[in-house]
Amino acid sequence: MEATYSLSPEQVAFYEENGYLHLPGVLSREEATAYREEAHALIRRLAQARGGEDALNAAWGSSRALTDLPPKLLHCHNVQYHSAAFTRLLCDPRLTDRIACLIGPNIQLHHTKLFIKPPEQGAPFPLHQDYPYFPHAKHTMLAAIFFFEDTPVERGCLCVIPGSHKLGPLPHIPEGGWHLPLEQYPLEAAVPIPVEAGDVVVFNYLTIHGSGVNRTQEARTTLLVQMRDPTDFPTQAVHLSRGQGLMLRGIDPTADADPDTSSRSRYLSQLSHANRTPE
Ligand SMILES: O=C(O)CCC(=O)C(=O)O
Repeated sequence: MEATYSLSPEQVAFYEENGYLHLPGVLSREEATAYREEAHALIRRLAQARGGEDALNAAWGSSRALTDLPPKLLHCHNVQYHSAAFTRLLCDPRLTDRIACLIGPNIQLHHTKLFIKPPEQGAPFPLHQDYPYFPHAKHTMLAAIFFFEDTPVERGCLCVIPGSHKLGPLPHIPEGGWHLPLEQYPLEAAVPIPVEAGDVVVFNYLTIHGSGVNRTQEARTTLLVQMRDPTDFPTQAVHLSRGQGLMLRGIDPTADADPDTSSRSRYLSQLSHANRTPE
């Protein structure tokens, strides 16, 4: 498959060594502003349909330990079912060609998450790996976060512990959102990644990450796209959601798309392969 965009060998080596990569200017500033408006309009529609913004608050219980104000995090899963603009963004080769340099030519969607951290009380994320939420066999799973505004430290930028993906899966505390022990893993231990509108930050699901409170007067608006190599199967039937298994680039060589590409069917299919006795 022809690629229009790519990563340099240095960028690929950086990702492999550090477990994350900052990609400046994937979208233009104008595009980022348009996606920001699309995101806020979606959240307004959802709030109206569900009786107010409180119904959309996805702040983790554990985030209360990191802020004095009641934490607020407006959220929508799988935005591609709400707006075609987001569907187009998921398959945009400016994203997918670059991700292909990290996990191979075939890229499959796991889920998407829109977050708005509102001004002043936008909730932090305590440090965690994403692995406990949706463990997979080959650890190709990675997230790409699109940032739709300039996001310096004080707007709650993403923070990571470089190289932590090499530690493998770590024990997490499930209560209040799966997170690492707060005393052992304070947010200050992580490196902040300040970004500009239109930038993307990519990180492996084993990379320890989190983010701070939005203390500014402007919202912080992001779209997180979680992706995997389609030959990387889930090891538990968890975090199932509509839309899982959609191909964003290339093909699914396992031809597992019928009748159901959800993680549950992929999990069951992996078990049946593992239990099959050799002929
Ligand atoms: O948006 C952020 O700051 C981090 C999101 C995150 O860590 C997550 O959804 O697992």
